[in-house]
Amino acid sequence: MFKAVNLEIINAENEKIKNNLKFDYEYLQKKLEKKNININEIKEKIKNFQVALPTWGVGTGGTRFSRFPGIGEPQNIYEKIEDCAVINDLAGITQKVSPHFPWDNVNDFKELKEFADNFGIGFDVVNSNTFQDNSRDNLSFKYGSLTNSQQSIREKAIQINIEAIESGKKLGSKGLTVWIGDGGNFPGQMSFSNSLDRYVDSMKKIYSSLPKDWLVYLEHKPYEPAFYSTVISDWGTSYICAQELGDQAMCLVDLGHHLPNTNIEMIVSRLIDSKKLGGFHFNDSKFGDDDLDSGSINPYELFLIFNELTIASIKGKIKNIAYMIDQSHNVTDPIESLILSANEIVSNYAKSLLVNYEQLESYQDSNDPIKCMQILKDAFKTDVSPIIEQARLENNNAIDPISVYRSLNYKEKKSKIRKSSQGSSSGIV
Ligand code: PSV
Ligand code: MN
Repeated sequence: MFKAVNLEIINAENEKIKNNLKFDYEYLQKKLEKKNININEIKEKIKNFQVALPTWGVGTGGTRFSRFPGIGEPQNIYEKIEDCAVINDLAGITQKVSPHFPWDNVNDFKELKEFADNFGIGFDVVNSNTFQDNSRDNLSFKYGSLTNSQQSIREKAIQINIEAIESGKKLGSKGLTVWIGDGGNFPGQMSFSNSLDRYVDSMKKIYSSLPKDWLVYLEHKPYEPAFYSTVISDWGTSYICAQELGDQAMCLVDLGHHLPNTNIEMIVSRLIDSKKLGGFHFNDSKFGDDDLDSGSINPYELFLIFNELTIASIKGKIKNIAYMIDQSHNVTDPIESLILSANEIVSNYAKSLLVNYEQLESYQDSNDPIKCMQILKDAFKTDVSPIIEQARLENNNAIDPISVYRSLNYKEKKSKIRKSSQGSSSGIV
């Protein structure tokens, strides 16, 4: 196995700041001890945390107006994996990638798997794409895919999903995420009822192709590309469909797929209690499905989501939730955005581990909203970076991944080898 980033470089940089970290870690250890919190136990959980990287996220994204590619961009799945390996070597906790078919065009799966294995990179949940078919065979997805009124088009969309499962099997994946853009732009354009029936019908066919140890994740979204009605628009619809399909069907929560001010953490709790929470697409947003970097706009919301997850896992209600990032990096180097996003996600997980849930519940039961809020705010305000950095140090990753990354001039070097791209379809949805 080889490293995308030379371990000696990481070690040399860590050496320079190791003592400062030791000081900060011991200081935090003492502070947490006063609250009966064992910092080392938290650190061990952080060392084992994982969030998958989206292959489409390492290319520069764009909007419907333009795309401004950066230098040295990855041009194919191999180069995308190389970039993901850089992130994983520096930041850790991102050992798997989530591919998107057919955006990720693969000729030889065996070769690809070996290539990824060599970098210590595995394959997480695979994603099917039935939202931008531009073929000229009269089977386009312009008016929908799995819910299209034409059976032949539905069959084509089903087949794409089955092929995604087959591809995932060759790569060692254990799940499929299905997001469809199907919906209508005008009142009356489609029957709400018939289109949902057709969705369930199509999904049943996909479901029957799932290996027994796989899960299918249904991803909802309120609007875009359809601007009047979307077939799988919310968690309720997603839940109904997952229920109808069976135990291997779960709901996936993409943080950007909710209308403004929606209480996402409460949706998370509801899905947990109905045993249908399967996974996440992490990102952040201000207005709509902005796909901004995780925790860049509303880190407290991210913390409150982990708060629900941590309490549910303490109570034994969940295990093996699939964590994935789904972002579009339009103005930053995607590698830097993904490093910081993974850091933000794991930090908010760490903060949720500081909450004393027994105390919180007793204040809830005695109707003391101020104390309840204080407990959560205290955890959220704690600077957990020494824990995250110490975990990285012990995992052979960089204490300060961004500064090591910048010292590598990675993209500049890659720009001499990789073909420059003017346009790419990835990352615009
Ligand atoms: C749709 O907006 C979505 O969130 C789905 O997960 C897609 O697979 C992804 O974005 C593509 O960028
Ligand atoms: Mn998503």
